[in-house]
Amino acid sequence: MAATGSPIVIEDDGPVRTITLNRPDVLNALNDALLRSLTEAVRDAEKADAVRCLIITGAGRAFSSGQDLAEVRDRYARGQAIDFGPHLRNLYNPLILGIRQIEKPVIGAINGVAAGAGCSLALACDVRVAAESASFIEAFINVGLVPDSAATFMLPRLVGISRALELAFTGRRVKADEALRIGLVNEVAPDDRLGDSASKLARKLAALPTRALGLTKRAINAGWNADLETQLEHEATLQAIAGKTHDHREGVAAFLEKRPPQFRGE
Ligand code: LHQ
Repeated sequence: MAATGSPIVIEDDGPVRTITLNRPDVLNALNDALLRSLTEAVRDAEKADAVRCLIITGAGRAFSSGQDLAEVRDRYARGQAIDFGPHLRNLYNPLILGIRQIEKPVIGAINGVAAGAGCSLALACDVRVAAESASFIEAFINVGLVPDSAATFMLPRLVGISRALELAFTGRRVKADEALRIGLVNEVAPDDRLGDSASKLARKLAALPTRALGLTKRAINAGWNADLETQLEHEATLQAIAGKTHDHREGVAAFLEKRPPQFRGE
């Protein structure tokens, strides 16, 4: 456990690392310190061979309420208007890219409301398990802003362009049952079972061939914007890498020997 007051808490349970956003008094609003710590934590998880799956969740009753608006107001009061261009480029974009590019599965355990850039953070995760009381708000419009932190990239890909526009235009709250129905989340769990559900999925993913999972993520990310020929070639390149791993050999041997495989993530 990190010290009290730390903007994030990092805990390892075997190969599963959980990062908890830890500003519950402000619904885990994203200030500079939290964003920097979280980006660094994702980078550290990438480097740590022992970590084979990541969970991102929030402390208290929210996942994240998005950009810390009090920080924005305080800077305005000091006459230091934030230029959101560099703010996004320096603090948010590296975080979102880090999550999309880390070659390990990232599960968002969405424990409560995810609003604005907090919603974008949830959408950047590979898989989302939501508590029954969780909700999603494209809150940007409510403060006169444009969806950012990859919301305009992830949201239409998850729910389709028309629904994405409706959610971004209205800034209305999408509750967990609707989120499941429209493909915004993969699973909904009772509030008191969210941690268990996310951990169960994480343990399952952490026991799989990590290298192949990572390459699968790379391939599917690339496939969104590729033409068929390019993607086929990319698959061949990645399969050549996967084919040289221990876990591939182990999977084949285990199948033929009719025994469970012992994947090492190598
Ligand atoms: C907060 C916040 C918050 C500070 C609740 N900040 N304190 C923008 C700029 C630049 C670059 C990056 O990207 C962005 C994108 C964005 O993220 S813009 C969107 C920012 N987020 C929002 O507009 C959401 C603001 N929050 C809300 O609408 C509500 O708090 C929600 C719907 C999330 C939850 O409502 P309630 O359950 O009724 O909670 P609450 O409003 O009473 O909040 C609890 C406390 O948390 C409260 O403080 P207090 O001292 O009164 O207990 C809020 O002031 C504080 N809080 N969100 N983003």
